[in-house]
Amino acid sequence: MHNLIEKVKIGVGLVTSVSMFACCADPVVSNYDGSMLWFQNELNSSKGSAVVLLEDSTPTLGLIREELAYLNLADTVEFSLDGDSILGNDGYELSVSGKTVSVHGRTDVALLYAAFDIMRQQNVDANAISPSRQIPSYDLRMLNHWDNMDGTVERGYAGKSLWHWDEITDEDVVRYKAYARANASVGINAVVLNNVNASPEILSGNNLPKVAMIADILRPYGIKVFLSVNFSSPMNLSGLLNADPLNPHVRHWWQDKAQEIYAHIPDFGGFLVKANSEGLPGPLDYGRSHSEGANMLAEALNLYGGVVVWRAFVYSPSDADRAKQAYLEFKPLDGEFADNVIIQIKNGPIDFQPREPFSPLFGALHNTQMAVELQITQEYTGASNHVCFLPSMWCETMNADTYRDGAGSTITKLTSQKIAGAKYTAIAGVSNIGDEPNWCAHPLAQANWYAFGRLAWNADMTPDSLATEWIRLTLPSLPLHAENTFRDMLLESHEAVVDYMMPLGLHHIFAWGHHYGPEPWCDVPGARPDWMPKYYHRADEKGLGSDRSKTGSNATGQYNEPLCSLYNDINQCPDKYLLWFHHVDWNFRMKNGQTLWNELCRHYDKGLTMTDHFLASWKRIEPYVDKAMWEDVNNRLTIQRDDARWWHDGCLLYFQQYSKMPIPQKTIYKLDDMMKYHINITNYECASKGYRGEKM
Ligand code: GCV
Repeated sequence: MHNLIEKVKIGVGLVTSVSMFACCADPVVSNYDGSMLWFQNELNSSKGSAVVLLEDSTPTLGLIREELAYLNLADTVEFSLDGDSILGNDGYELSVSGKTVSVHGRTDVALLYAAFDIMRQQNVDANAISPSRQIPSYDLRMLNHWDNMDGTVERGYAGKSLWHWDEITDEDVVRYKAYARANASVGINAVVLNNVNASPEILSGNNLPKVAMIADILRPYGIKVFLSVNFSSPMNLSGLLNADPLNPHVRHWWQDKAQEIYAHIPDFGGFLVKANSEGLPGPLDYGRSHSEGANMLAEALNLYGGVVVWRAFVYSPSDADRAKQAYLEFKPLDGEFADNVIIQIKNGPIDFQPREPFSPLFGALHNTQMAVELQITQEYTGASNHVCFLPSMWCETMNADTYRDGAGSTITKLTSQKIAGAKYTAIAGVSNIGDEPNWCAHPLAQANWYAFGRLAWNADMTPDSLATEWIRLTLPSLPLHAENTFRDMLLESHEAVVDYMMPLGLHHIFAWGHHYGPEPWCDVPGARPDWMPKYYHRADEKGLGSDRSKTGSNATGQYNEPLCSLYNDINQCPDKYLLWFHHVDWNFRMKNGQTLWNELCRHYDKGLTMTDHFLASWKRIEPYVDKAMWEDVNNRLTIQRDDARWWHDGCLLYFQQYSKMPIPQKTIYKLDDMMKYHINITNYECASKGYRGEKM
């Protein structure tokens, strides 16, 4: 990074700089194909005339000129590589005086973030550029790709992987730059290229030069590359007899591998590790702990400034309630991890369900650097067929109070503060990006990618402000009333999904394998009980829900007071978590006076009704939206409505066998028929194209 504070006038009007998206688009034709993401303005804008003053000596600074090519609201933008130390590497300060905007930041990447901010402000709030001082909430704002080396994407619904390990073509390079630019524009600065179910092959001598090529492309955009690693790599790649973290040969192997990686990629970010989870190898295979495993890798990377992001997504097949297991394994290790280890914890204790209470592990670790892992890809929220604006769910988690250090110990606060000695704070999102032209398949799923980055930059943003920004950037010509309709639809979408899939704390009643449709009846002989819906819903003649109170698994005991008592008391427990924590009598009186059964029916009905409402809202904004986009979304909303009906009827008819009470509203399917079908959705052919697949 540069220390220059000299300012050099480099050009007027910037007419020679053309953004990578704009160069391919005819500025007069709308031509929507979704590939422009939230840079839609550039299709129809002419170049601005701002004078940009900056030191043009790094590739990153060169990008700033391209970004500001369309700026109309300032006569002069003056960039200086300076600023106070509190700004850190990525923070910046914008001030406005008359028609001059001054930008201060200590690195070229910080100035690039400022340039994106200026462009965003111009397009979101067409009237002015406001002064601001921005310091990101997290140091590492990470995308986790679950991309396999054969080009498939685990839980990916937007085509195949962006990364081509056989050969990286010129076309790929253009795409990777566009990807990097999109990430940088929302502040994402770290990407894990491959699946946490990692192939050891990623670390082979053949692949590292390709990783380095990708890192070279992403670097000017301020993005560091990380890799997911398989704990048994020393055995698979070099024939070592074991991968025991206390074996000196194993330790040397990782140290040599680190040296090799950094020879290719001097700013390599580090490793992401899924160990002893879902059949993957790990230190527990050798009687060692997670901390012994993580610290061995941390030692190998430390010399080069790399970090180990170690996942807490573990649930060994034991008698303990699955919801308790991450806490049981990791709490005893608090304080034992090296300074360059971050423990990455999924937002909820089970697995990215449409709604979960937060993972109690956040409130239990005091001396361990924690990161929250969110899922952007819609594994459990309708794949690429359902609109589900996820910030509503993410903010619920981030704002949740763990009471770890008394009231106000929100997850945002605990994860965005550095514990003593720690190198970085971090937040991660599992990517929803694939090789579909529009990146995310569902045009509205782009909003989740956008919002993840913005939230990682500023954890105080709200779903409302995130939605507003994204809409204005993506559909710049919407009149205010249409914008309001659209924003309402996004903001209501997550609750609707919860209502028609799993209201009142129900969870994991998905079909086996693909996690798309409902199968509360699913029973696969020989499968792990905790992969079966019945393990979670526990429907019987008496009632519904998992007893995790003191009389059951006592998962409530993992929460700090007052939450422990609140969740434990069936009469106090918030409705949205009731069936998560309690097995509830069908006739139990809910807080609104309804019986559980009637309230359950009401929620399913409400969710289903909302999907009709979304179709009506989308119809209202048809005149203002590009035809191709409108039709694509309309098609997917129609599938969503039909799926919501499938969820509504399947779940209520199934539970009715136990409640033996009437369903107040109409159902159209018959349970016996539904139980004969298994919705056949495959990641690539169906979900990407907005197709639900055949019922078999
Ligand atoms: C990458 C869930 C998903 C798996 C995923 C796993 C994880 O179990 O269904 O596909 O594997 O979470 O987060 O590791």
